[in-house]
Amino acid sequence: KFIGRSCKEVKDRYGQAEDGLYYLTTSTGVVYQTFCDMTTAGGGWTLVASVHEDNIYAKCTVGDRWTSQQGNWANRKTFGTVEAATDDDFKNPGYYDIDAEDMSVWHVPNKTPFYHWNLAAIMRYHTERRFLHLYGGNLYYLFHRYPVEYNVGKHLSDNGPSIPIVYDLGDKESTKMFYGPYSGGEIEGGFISFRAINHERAATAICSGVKPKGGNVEHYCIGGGGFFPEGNPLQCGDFTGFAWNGYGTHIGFSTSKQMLESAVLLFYR
Ligand code: KO2
Ligand code: CA
Ligand code: CA
Repeated sequence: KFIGRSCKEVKDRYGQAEDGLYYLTTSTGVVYQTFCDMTTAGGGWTLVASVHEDNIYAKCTVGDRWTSQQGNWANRKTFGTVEAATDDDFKNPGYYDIDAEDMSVWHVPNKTPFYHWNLAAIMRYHTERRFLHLYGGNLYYLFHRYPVEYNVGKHLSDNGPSIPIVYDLGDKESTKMFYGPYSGGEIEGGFISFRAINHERAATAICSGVKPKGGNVEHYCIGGGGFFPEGNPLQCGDFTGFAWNGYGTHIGFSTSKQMLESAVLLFYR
């Protein structure tokens, strides 16, 4: 009925102002259903992916779709469904098809139904600098320029971009509190960062809410290249080394339980 190439197009063309599920189509006519955030900061945000940790103790197993040597960050493989985006990983054709400018990210507790995502979220933010233009218009192209693979460079000097964010829920300080106290010593809140490399030359995909200032990025960045030399395979998984010092303990490099048990929802506009 209100079909478009992105939630922004559906909003602009049909004046749809309600958050919820919509049908979208790609340039080649593939139709899919996803969630549109039509309200945050002007609305028109398309959910294109979710990164979900099904079991932090299972290291680079089938549930770790965002951490593999095949590199799902830079291909057109899709998986999951919008209704299960907080139950398992999700990636739809919008991820590679939409020509976007900005990103929005929601951390939503696992198993939350989509109609409660907004209210249940523990952190929400978006970019406003139209940075995706500089990297090809979406993450598919960005990660072609910055491959998420082992041994592509050195920590800090070969990381991808860090983009300033505007918070819709939370702030720089609350962001740091979700990550472990040791991580706090090497991150700055208020950014989203891409392709961060660790001390052992392993690559992670996204550091949500932060900019790395050190090389233990496996404790605050998600997704990866499928090979993490330190303690192999202990850091290999969608939420990498988030439970390095225990499950949700918020001790050492361990994140809070809230962070560990929330899916990371990625939107474009
Ligand atoms: C630790 O005790 C340890 O972890 C370090 C990791 C963290 O990513 O690189 C080193 O392996 C270190 O040798 C030691 O095992 O240090 C701030 C200290 C944490 O977990
Ligand atoms: Ca997963
Ligand atoms: Ca380390």
